[in-house]
Amino acid sequence: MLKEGLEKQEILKILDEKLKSDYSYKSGSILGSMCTEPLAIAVEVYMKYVAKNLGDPGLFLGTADLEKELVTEIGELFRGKKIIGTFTTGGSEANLIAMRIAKKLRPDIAYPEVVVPYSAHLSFDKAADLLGIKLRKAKLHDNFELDLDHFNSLINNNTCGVVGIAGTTSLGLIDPIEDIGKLIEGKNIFFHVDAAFGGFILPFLKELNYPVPAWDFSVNSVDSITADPHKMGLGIIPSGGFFLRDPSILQKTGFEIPYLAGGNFKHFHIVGTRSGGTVIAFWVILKSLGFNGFLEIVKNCMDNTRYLTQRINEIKGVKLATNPTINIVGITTENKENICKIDEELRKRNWMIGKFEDFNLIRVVIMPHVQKTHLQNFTDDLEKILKKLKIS
Ligand code: 0PR
Repeated sequence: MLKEGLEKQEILKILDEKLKSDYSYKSGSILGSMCTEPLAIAVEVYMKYVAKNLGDPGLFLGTADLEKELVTEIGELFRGKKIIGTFTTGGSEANLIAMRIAKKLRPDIAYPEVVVPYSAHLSFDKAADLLGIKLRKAKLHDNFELDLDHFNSLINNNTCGVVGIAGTTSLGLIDPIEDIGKLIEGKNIFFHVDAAFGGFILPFLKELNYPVPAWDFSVNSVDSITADPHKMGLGIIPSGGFFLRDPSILQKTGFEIPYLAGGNFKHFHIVGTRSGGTVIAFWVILKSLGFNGFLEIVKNCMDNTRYLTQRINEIKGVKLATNPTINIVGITTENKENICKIDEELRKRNWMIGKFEDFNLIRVVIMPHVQKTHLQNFTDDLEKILKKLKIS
């Protein structure tokens, strides 16, 4: 540590130099991330309220009320009534909260199990590890859709929870949430939907007349939903969201902290101190964009998704892993050539995409920062690479 502090200008100069190797959303090279540049007004407001701590809501009563208001509003967007919930550090924490609830609600099960699709995000493996839950992974069909029969075969007397995904990490697919609901009817099994990515795109896609199967609280058996502001919500990193239908579950399973200013309140959080600024910023995003503002952003992402889809269909040597449902495009090789070589070459040219080796695909996420010109340059480079590797 320095003995004497430096001048601001000098610090900022050093910092600029040190952060030079970071990629930026604006450059277009970040094509595989589910995060994006937050809305400008959210950044401004976040900076103003950066010291708000919702870990001690008794000190920040206004912020705590605002969080409740926001949860109710999002609950309605997800077609629920009087939904409760809370904002988290991201989808991983929200999924961990859901898995913990599933286990807590079934103290009668000595060796609890949760059934998830094979395509479930790694956060479920982490949660299972931390909570001592056995994760049972249901197979996918060749077209990457969930094998519902296999899912059903994994449900047994030890099952305390099941998970469906609305917007899978690899391909953006929506699991058959209604069908999963039917499998657990009358069985006292907690049903969580991971819409970490899909949550802030699916309500708008539906309005734009894209085919969107029921995935939210309109499905009676859905107990909780993860949906993250820091993905398609254009929120500040880190901000995730956990939404829950039955408020009595908070009383039954919440943690208590008896010594804080706000008195004894129950909460689900794994963390203690947590940002109020990110929550305030998301409240501002909803007020600033409104439903129609989101519609416009989503429409633009989907137009660009269509453009990329068309280009991939034209390029020899690669093909779509599946027809995109949302703004995620999976690209695989036509003749089962290993995708890793292509990914490596793309990275050399500064295209930062996602790679899913088990599915032999690369993933492009068409976030709001991705522009058509980026996709033009990307596909031009992809064509050159395929020629060089003699794949086309
Ligand atoms: N559920 C789903 C369906 C997800 O896709 C993710 C994250 C999570 C939960 C966990 O969310 P947090 O990362 O907020 O805890 N999926 C992204 C992914 O694996 C995470 C990510 C985001 C990775 C931005 C890279 C990146 O640049 O792609």
